[in-house]
Amino acid sequence: MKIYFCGSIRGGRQDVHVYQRIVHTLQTYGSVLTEHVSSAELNDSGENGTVEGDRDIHDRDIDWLRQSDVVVAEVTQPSLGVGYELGRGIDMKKKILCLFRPSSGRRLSAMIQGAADGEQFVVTDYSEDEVEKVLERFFTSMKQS
Ligand code: 6K6
Repeated sequence: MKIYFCGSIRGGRQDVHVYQRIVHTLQTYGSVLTEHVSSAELNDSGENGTVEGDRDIHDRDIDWLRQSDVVVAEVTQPSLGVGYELGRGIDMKKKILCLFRPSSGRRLSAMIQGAADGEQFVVTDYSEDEVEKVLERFFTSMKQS
């Protein structure tokens, strides 16, 4: 299974340790096309020493999004790029799971919360220590449908 993981880069890297935990768990379910999003070396300029331009990043990511079987997004840290990927993913009719931590004190955008339909586009509140359980529940229900 090809998994597209979304997490904030230029929106802020405060949650990178959570992204690492999510990606580590996702790798037990399939191949994560966007493992770099969880890289601790990547700063909030989205730079890691490579010379890729923004258009190349965009075009490659959209290509990976198209190839993916499922999209998992950590949406606690607001990110324009993640919101964009989710909108494109909905248009491509991808199965999408958004993970949000209420303990952050933030409120999730109405455009993400309000897009939830419980089937194609699932939004789940969770706490960091529940990541593995929440993902297990999601992938088990995906196999059954
Ligand atoms: C090269 C190697 C690692 O990172 C880079 C350069 N930057 C990006 N590479 C890949 N995907 C990116 C990069 N910048 C943003 N994205 C995509 O947008 C990711 O898939 C994230 O889910 C999302 C983050 O958007 P912003 O607006 O927070 O940057």
